[in-house]
Amino acid sequence: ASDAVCLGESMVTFLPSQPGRLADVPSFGRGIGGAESNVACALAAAGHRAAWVGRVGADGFGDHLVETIASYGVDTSAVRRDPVRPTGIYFRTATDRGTDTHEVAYYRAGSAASAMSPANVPYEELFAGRILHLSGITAALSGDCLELMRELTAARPGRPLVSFDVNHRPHLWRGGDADASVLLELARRADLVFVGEDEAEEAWGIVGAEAIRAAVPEPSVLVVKRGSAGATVFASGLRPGPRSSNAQGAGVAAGEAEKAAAGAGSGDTVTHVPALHVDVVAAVGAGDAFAAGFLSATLRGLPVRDRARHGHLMAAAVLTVPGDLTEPPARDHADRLVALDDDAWG
Ligand code: KDG
Repeated sequence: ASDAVCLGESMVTFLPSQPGRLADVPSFGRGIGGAESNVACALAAAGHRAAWVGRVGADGFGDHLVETIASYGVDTSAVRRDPVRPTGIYFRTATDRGTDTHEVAYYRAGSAASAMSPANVPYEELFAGRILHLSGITAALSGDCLELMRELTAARPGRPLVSFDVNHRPHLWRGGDADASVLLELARRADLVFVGEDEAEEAWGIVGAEAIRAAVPEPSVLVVKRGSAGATVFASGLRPGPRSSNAQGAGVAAGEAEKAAAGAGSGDTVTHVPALHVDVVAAVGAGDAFAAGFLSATLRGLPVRDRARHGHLMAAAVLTVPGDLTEPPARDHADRLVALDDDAWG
């Protein structure tokens, strides 16, 4: 069984050979992208058993994705191949300052992943881990994908801890039937939520960490990412409510399980955790790396502050490379950095 199962669309990414407008870039280098598979790869690199579940075309790009993600040590055995629809791809441009992304062109409408639905995903594998990690990108891919997200975040006995990264991608919501307000609905059904302060404002018009918590009170852990200012983590005991199934998820972290057992459900602890300051090469993938670090520390039952510090460390590693992924620091090294005193983290 896996520690964490991540579901979502992964794509072949084309990175520009030189800065400039998409119209002017003469050639592109191939990479891979996909928020949830990024999380799976980073978790595997950090020593966890991680699985990625997705749907790719029966084409060479699908082979490339599955082979590359598997090469990180991620279990890809539950990935489905669509006989007709292609693997999604996207192109990025870079600004003159280097490889900082400023334009993204998706070619993913009608992709294999957009055909994921409650009728064609492997439920047994999806619910087999201690954590099921999802993101708001999937909800934007198609009506079927949105239904799937509702299904996977529904209360059910024995469901794993459901982790949800809001991942608002404004391009993907244009022209669809739904809008980004469904991300609020999905966040409220999860157990652990990651959201950027900026994306909450952009997607929902909600300003500030406290107001976000007021709008998303249900998850036992809400992480509001505030860019270089760090993260604010709201953590509560398990709240009474329709979700009958938190017990297993709570077992992921000893602290949460204790609170649940004590029935100490009321009130949040609020922890502000400053980020590391690094020279950013490219921001893409940093949110996924943060989620992976936080989830890794959650799986290890570490305290809230250290979960966020592990998130910041993994994000710093990705912020300083052009692509979505990089080798994270080894676990004992990461633990030593996380244990440095507040001055070092100030
Ligand atoms: O989080 C990084 C992702 O944005 C990137 O890998 C592509 O999944 C992607 C998306 O849909 O934007």
